[in-house]
Amino acid sequence: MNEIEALLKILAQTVIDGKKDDTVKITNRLLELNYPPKQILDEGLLPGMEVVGVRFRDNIIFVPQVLISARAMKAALSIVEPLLSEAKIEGLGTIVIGTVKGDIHDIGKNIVTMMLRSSGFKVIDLGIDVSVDKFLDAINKENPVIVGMSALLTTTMVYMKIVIDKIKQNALPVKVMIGGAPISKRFADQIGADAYAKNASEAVIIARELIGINK
Ligand code: B12
Repeated sequence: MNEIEALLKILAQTVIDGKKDDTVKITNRLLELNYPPKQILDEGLLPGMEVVGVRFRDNIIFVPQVLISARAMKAALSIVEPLLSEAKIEGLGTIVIGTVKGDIHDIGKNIVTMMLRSSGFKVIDLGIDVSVDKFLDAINKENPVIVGMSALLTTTMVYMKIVIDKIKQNALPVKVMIGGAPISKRFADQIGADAYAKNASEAVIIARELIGINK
């Protein structure tokens, strides 16, 4: 195993263990070695978070440990984000994004935001627990080409329909793209969303398609 591979493995482990300072240190070390930020994300940070997800699901770890891992992940994301977004013009249009009401999961949404920014979209991030009114206000104010909604809970994913219905009622000219672990293409079709993407890379491809590029 070469140095990079070893560091990526350790990086994933620091996320799993929630060792924020080490996560930051190793992320910086990989950057010093000129390892691309997108690959640090895909090959170190995300695999770590995936293990956290499985352990949480299987009741091996609980909310406090997940929070500590999430903190480590976020600290590394804040280093990687400016590098991914660097020197990009926001020429493709505006996207308004948020995690829907009742839901505070934002790691996935933040990664999607980062990737969309790095591919040339201007992204207005409304944060977490976003109500239908807040989405509507932002659409009216920012005039986005796409609205992105994230939900990680089966209890909050249904809220996406409330937002979509309101957008349709008001005949707002905006496409809706949704995502999050419990979301599927089938669910997106059921609630009348224009698109679903299963991860951040796909979100970029789909967003471009929605505005008529890549076809
Ligand atoms: C981290 C985490 C937390 C953290 C969140 C920290 C944070 N700041 O986000 C904390 C500890 C706070 C938390 C709390 C809770 N959680 Co939680 N959490 C997770 C966990 C382990 C990982 C989620 C994550 O960050 N994944 C990594 C990211 C990168 O992946 P992602 O979010 O799926 O995002 C990717 C794609 O989905 C997609 N995507 C995401 N958003 C969007 C948006 C758009 C527009 C597009 C196109 C794509 C897209 O692209 C992303 C990048 O590739 C999941 C397990 C899991 N398997 O998902 C449980 C999980 C989601 N949580 C769960 C639960 C139950 C809870 C709690 C209710 C626990 C409790 N008893 O309090 C609370 C709910 C709080 C609330 N009201 O929201 C359950 C949900 C079960 C269900 N079916 O509804 C899960 C599935 C765990 C489980 N039991 O298996 N959680």
